[in-house]
Amino acid sequence: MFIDQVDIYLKAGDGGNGLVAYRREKYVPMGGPAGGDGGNGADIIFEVDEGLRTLMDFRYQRHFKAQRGQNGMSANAHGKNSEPLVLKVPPGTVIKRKDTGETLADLTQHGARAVVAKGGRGGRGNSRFATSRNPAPDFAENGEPGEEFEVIMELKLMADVGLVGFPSVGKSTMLSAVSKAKPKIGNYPFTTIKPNLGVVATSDGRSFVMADLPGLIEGASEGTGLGHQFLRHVERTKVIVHVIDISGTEGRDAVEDYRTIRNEMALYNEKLIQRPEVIVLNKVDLVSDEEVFDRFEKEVGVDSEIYRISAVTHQNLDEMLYRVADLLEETDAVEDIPENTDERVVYRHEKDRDAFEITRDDDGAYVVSGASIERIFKMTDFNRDAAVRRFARQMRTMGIDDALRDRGIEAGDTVRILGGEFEFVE
Ligand SMILES: Nc1nc2c(ncn2[C@@H]2O[C@H](COP(=O)(O)OP(=O)(O)OP(=O)(O)O)[C@@H](O)[C@H]2O)c(=O)[nH]1
Ligand SMILES: [Mg+2]
Repeated sequence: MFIDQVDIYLKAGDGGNGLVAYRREKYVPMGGPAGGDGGNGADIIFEVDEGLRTLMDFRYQRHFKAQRGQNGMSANAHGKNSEPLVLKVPPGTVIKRKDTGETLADLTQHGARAVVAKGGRGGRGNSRFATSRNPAPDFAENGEPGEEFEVIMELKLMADVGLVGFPSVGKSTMLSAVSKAKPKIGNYPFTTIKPNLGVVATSDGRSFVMADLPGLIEGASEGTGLGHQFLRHVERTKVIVHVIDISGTEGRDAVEDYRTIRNEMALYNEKLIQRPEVIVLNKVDLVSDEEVFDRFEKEVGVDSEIYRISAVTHQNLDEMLYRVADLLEETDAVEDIPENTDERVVYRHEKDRDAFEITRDDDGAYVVSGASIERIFKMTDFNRDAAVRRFARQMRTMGIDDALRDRGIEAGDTVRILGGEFEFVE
């Protein structure tokens, strides 16, 4: 239900090209082949970093291109492979291909990694094509293109921070002020009956998930009001923001409110009141007598972290959010939070890689498309006859020639693959 979702574009690195070169030896006009292989292009890897809570970073940068491999060099020197591009994601991130909807990775545990877009392999240099019949081949292979596609990243949100307090103190107003969430706001109690989640981004670039919870009243630990439902949600949050209506407009006493709610939390689960807590005195825009702050601070204790805020005018909101973000960084995972303990799952289906399709263009040309044949096309250096002959052989082995014949192709007809045009010869 509460899902953070971002689409991004990935392009893994192309492989480096293989080289055509020959050995230089004294008195030998042209030695044996000595063109090295290209290096492999960089993979794009996703890695879980438990310090991250949301996919916020991916909203700003949506294009990721990894480095290509280095080209092969003379004296059979291999081009350098490129280092993978590692993208850090929060635990619980699921990555799907946008075009097929296929799940590529489901990352849960800290440190779990998945290669999502594979870099292309380096093209082979001419020395690798030497045979007894052709000891000095004059062609090499281009690097394989890196995988390229769009993915959808999805994260099921778990609240890091819970807003607790009596009904009508301004919890929903607060959430709508600090996130894009649009909870219902009303000046009557129990406006909120189900928790709302929002992704909060602080102006210093941190982000976390905040939950606006149903209001709590005395007796909640025994089930009064929305009691248990509310408290169960609090149990899962790392940091508590306790919202108090300091204006007294609802005719309640701020200090008493604070104590009542702490008491209900303790009765439900002693651990709840040990969680780091920030106290927010809300509705300061309605306060004319500063004395109410002094009284609250004196009674509740100087050790508490107290912020004077207006969710309506946004006064002091940033300072409070910074502190909450600090507390989240300082706090370990809550042991009561049901951890998603699934083993890291990575799916990669390479289904029908060699499949191809033949269609006709308006001018009658036969158009061949398919992942494998297009990959082979890109790896062929069409300036070299021998490479072109090799390409023709590969087409034959894949069964493309036969398929073209079945479609009625005749010698002299045109075949198109990506940008290339060929004449069909028997
Ligand atoms: N003047 C002023 N009014 C506020 C402020 N924050 C909230 N309110 C008003 O207080 C009323 C209750 O706000 P909500 O945000 O719905 O309160 P809530 O804590 O979510 O209440 P429940 O969902 O019932 O638990 C609304 O009429 C808000 O407009 C504030 O900072 N200043
Ligand atoms: Mg509310």
